[in-house]
Amino acid sequence: MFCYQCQETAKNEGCTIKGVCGKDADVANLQDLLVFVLKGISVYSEKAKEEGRDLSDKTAPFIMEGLFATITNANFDAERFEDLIEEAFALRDEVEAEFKKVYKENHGEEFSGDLPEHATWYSDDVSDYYDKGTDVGVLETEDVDVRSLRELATYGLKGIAAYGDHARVLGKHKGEIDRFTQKCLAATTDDSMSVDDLVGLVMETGEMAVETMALLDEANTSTYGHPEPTDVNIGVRNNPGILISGHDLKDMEELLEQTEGTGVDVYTHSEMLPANSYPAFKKYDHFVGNYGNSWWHQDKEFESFNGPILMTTNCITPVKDSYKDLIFTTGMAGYPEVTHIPERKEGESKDFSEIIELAKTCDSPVQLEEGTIPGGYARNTVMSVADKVIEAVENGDIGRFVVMGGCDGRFKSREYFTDVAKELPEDAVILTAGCAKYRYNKLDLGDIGGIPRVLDAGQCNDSYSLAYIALQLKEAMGVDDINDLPISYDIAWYEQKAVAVLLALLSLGVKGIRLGPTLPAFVSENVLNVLVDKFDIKPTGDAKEDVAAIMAGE
Ligand code: FS2
Ligand code: SF4
Repeated sequence: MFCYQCQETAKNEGCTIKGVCGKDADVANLQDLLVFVLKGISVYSEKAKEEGRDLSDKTAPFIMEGLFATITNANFDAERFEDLIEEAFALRDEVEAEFKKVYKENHGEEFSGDLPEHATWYSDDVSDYYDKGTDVGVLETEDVDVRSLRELATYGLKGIAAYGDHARVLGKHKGEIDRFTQKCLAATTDDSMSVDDLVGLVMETGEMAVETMALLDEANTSTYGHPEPTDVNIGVRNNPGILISGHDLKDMEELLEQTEGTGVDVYTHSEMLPANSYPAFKKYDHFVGNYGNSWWHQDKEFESFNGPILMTTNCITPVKDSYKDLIFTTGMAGYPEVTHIPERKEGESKDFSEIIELAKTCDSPVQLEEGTIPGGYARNTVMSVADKVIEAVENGDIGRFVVMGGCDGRFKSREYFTDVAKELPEDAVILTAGCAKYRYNKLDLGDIGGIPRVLDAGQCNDSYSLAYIALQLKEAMGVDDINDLPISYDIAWYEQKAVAVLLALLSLGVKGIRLGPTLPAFVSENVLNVLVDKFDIKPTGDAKEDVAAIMAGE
């Protein structure tokens, strides 16, 4: 195995024996083979497009699900990847047949051109998948800069796939995004692409990330309403409860519906916290609040919760025996020997009855904290007080906004983000989204004229709000360049959705982003030089020095 897709990769070089995340070599190799076959599907689908047949509605839903399953901490289940690879072969066969048919119609002869191995390798023996997976990973691209750019585009695309899949679950998709998905994957198999072509592909990935984030924002807000300012309870009640984590709001909706009136309470964990601010969910009395902190605290917090836990997406950490019988996965999440709640059938809800019955037999959660934390400061809330915000900037009450969105992680070096939050002067407002917020959302940093100093727009999936707010402020304040706004970016990254968000910000022309706690291992020296030259990207450093520079607009 070789995997370097996340921030915690071994020695900031690559995981080679077992993932720091807990992913074993077999699963890593199967994930590589799945991505390889998804590329093969994309090759045929692109060729069909060249012949005038757009098959992206057929290919994109499966490609997005497949890529989503390979995101860090989403799915650790080898059997699930075996099944996904079999499905990928079946889809590849269909797309190949359609391409060859249209080719013959157009040219009057059979297609006889060259194809990459992604489009041709096949075995009906599942045991071959494991061997083949060792040959088709990222190291197969020998040139380090080409490899770096291919992986940068692929990881950005994994983020797009996760966001796109969430939108599709809520009935929204866009042909432009679907077509880009296959175009981007096919391009990573094309040895004729120059480094400049690949830089262009990476930039286009950023543009498409903006489109996808906007689509997901529309899907979420049109289905569940705009998040409202909410004081989210972090204490517990005496009833048994179910803890729901991950990012899938449709699962949240159906779990709340099915638990109503059962005597079982519902709590969010980690990235599901923002569900507490949606009007469609707040109305339920048995939706109590948020329990615990970001994803990597789950080994302790899932134990003390006492009741069942539903993981709707990433981030799962290695499951401990103490709660193995209480944890469930659904959607693209998975873990060996953990019960998986199957997909909803057409026109029906998922069936969470097994989890609810189990909850009824459990003790209530052990209280970890008490009080509330503020949430619900997504784009609609912030823009509804835009006049107040602009006035506060103009009269100097707000000196600077600092976008500190992204991910949390285990590394001690992430204390940097807590230190920055504490070190920022009282006229600085933090704009956040994603689980990075847990490094400072309980610090009680106060407010500026009623505007909280930590404005939490929601999940990493809601990062569109942060870009939207910046673009709206640019209009309202009459500045020509997004970089002339009093906004700095101090981004915490961990997995591939953060790569999509980073590329999205770059495509919007944002310069001077600080990125930490380390720069990605998959960015080669030359690619980093391009990012520094074009966008002035810099690593996070000493918190005090960075705060001084941020406040000076550097
Ligand atoms: Fe946090 Fe983990 Fe949201 Fe990332 S719960 S780091 O994969 O998706 O953010
Ligand atoms: Fe290592 Fe991260 Fe890959 Fe897991 S996802 S194997 S920690 S690089």
